[in-house]
Amino acid sequence: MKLYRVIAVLALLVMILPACGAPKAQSTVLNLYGWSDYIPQQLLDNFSAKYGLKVNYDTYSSNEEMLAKLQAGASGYDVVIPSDYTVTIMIKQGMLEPLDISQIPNFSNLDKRFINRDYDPGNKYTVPYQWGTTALVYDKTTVPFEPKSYADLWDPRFKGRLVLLDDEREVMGMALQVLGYDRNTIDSNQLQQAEQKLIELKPNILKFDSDTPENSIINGEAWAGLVYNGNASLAFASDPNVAYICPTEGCGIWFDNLAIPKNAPHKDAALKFLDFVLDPEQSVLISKEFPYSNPNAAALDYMKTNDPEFYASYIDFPGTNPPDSFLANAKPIIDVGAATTLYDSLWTDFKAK
Ligand code: SPD
Repeated sequence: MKLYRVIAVLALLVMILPACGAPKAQSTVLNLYGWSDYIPQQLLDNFSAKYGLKVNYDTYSSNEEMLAKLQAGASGYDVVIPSDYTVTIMIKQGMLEPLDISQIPNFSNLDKRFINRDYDPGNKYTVPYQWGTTALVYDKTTVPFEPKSYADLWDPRFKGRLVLLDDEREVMGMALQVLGYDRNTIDSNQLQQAEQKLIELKPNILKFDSDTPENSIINGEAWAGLVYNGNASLAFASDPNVAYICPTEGCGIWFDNLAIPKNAPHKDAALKFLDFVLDPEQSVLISKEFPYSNPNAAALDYMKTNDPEFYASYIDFPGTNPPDSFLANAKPIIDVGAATTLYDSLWTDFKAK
């Protein structure tokens, strides 16, 4: 065959093959965008080793930071980890790829209590990652009195001794609850009162930290604070004098999820990752390094059999296994729609004061 004919045939094949459904090349990379201090490096290494994929891991410290970055046009991420109310927002704004759960066989490992939740009925877009509470932590040896409520944090004896999450919905929610309001209110007057209430708390605030607030408790700089359950678990693991309690106003409850952003470049790798994270052995790595609450029933069974000592500590501590005293009065954060911009601006104003 003459050379020009060979070239013509090859060119034709290049045009025809994709239309015939020729297999797409497998991805060699996974671009992950997740909360800081949340995914063990060992899990990522295991994933890379199993699938020959390189994992790039960028981190964020709040739902709002992640959302703002994606809304500003950051593309290229294959997996994100939004919390409940942020899933609602992302679904509404068409920011997530629908999932085919049949391609995630380890989905069946999940405890049924954590699937099919209000923010994603039928798990069309997300699979559960970890869940938890947001509540009060304190060191029994340093606090000048035993706090029982969020309102107690305003006591002047806590001057310069509180660590608070850098999380606008959690902290504004706390102030709203102290004022007797719904933590998801969209009433602008109530929200402005909440900002004023937080401004009154400023003298007591040592720092805002959503990444490793446990360190301030462990090193004694902070005596108490508002933290996620996993932070309290880590503080307790390092110092048994640390207590984690549900305040009288009721604690927060949240559910974090794995999701694939719309137009993710490596969807095949992302699906593999979602399934891999739900493997019981991998999932236990998460609980051991970042002891939040694990929604994976098979992982907890695996932990019980293979690491009974850690399992006992997981079951005993209210940070990992919240008792009824937490759950009976736990309040989730929900999407507040158009009021989100008011939350954002009041929070920014408060932080700048
Ligand atoms: N360091 C990881 C923390 C993840 C906590 N997500 C909870 C969000 C609650 N609004």
